[in-house]
Amino acid sequence: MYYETIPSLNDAQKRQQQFRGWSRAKKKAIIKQNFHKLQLLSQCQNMSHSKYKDFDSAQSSSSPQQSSVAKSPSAPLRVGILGGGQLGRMLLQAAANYVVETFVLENDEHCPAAHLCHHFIKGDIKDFETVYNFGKNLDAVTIEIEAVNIEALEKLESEGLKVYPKPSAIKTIKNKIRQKEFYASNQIPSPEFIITENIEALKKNAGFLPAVHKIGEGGYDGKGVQVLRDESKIAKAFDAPSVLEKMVDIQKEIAVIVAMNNKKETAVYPATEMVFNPELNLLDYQISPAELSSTIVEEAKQISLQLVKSFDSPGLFAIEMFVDKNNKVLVNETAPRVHNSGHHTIEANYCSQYDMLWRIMLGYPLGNTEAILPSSIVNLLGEEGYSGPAKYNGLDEVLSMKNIFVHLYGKTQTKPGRKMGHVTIMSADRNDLIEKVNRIKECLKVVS
Ligand code: AIR
Repeated sequence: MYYETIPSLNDAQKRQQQFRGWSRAKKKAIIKQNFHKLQLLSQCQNMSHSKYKDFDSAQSSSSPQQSSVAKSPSAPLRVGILGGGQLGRMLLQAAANYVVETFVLENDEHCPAAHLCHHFIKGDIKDFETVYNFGKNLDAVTIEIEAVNIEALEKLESEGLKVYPKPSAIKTIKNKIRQKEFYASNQIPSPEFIITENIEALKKNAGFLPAVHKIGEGGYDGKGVQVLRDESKIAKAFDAPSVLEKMVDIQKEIAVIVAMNNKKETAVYPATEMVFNPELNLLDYQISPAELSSTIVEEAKQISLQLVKSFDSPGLFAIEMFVDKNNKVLVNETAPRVHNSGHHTIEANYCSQYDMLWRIMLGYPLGNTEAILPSSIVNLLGEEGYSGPAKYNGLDEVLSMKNIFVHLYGKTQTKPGRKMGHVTIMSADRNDLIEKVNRIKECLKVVS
């Protein structure tokens, strides 16, 4: 890393001669005698002075072009990510192994991904103009959350931008009603459902309970899902277009990640088994590979492949499924992006889900999805009763355990149930995995 301190304006002017070709942000810092900023820009070297420049100009425009020189034929691909949360952060960690120029669009400049990209652009991923301007000078774009402006992505795609996955797939998945209808029309087994436009419609269908009410648009991480065991719970339901899905007699919940490249070649990760926290309706921990009969594993794999082929889109998809008490496999929902159910692949599989998405976007061969060792993930959720600047209790104890990998997402603020990090545990022994899961859950707490 390069550090420098420039004590006076004279020296700085001499430096200006020496550093012809510097970014505008760096020159501006000299002229304004903003030595602190100059030093910061110098410390960050080439990677981040463009980032600071973007950040400066972000108030007026969200277009990467304004802040970057024209791309030469041999320049790295410019790839944008819509959203800057933990999934974007881990995607960027994998990007560091490739030659690629990365851009993040996100409203919160302190988000987990902000300091890991080459260019951070502050803006609303739901706004048409912002997304369109962000994408129009890039080579490819992907998402790390579904709540993005689809119309802008459709326009960008029609103008030749590569969007992973295709906007048509994101559009279908983003809306739970469309998603369920897609399953039905593509013969993908999924729990029985009806659509409810509002609470009144739901009341009229009370005979369908027990069921799960899922809001059409905007839900994630357990938000937008209500379990309605009987009529007394109807008050918790959504007064908006939603899916009412028949309760399944669940034996296990599993997830399969499928990657498809531009040549329509596919790679499938081993199924993971998920254990949910019923109160928060969030993943509690998971074990991979799932302990299932080879018949069920094969069925889950075939359903997942059929689904991704129906989307007919390159990209990475996570398919969450139920195995019911009769061993029937049913698709619960799909995510058109890297996913919580694949965090363990960073350490526990030869090619992580994040690496895989870069291979797809950069046109490299698909990677090996096999597990190196069985693994578990504990999600670190903000502790009940604490909201504010995050503190991590028990970190020393967890870090002194063998074969564990701690990931803290760098979210400054915690709140109950918020995903603040995760811990991956690797072990050939399943009992050892479960024992460590329980120890970690007992001692590691995110409070404020
Ligand atoms: N995310 C997206 N869909 C589901 C999940 N969990 C991730 C993305 C997103 C982040 O959660 O990485 O940016 C938002 O987390 P939070 O805690 O800020 O709401």
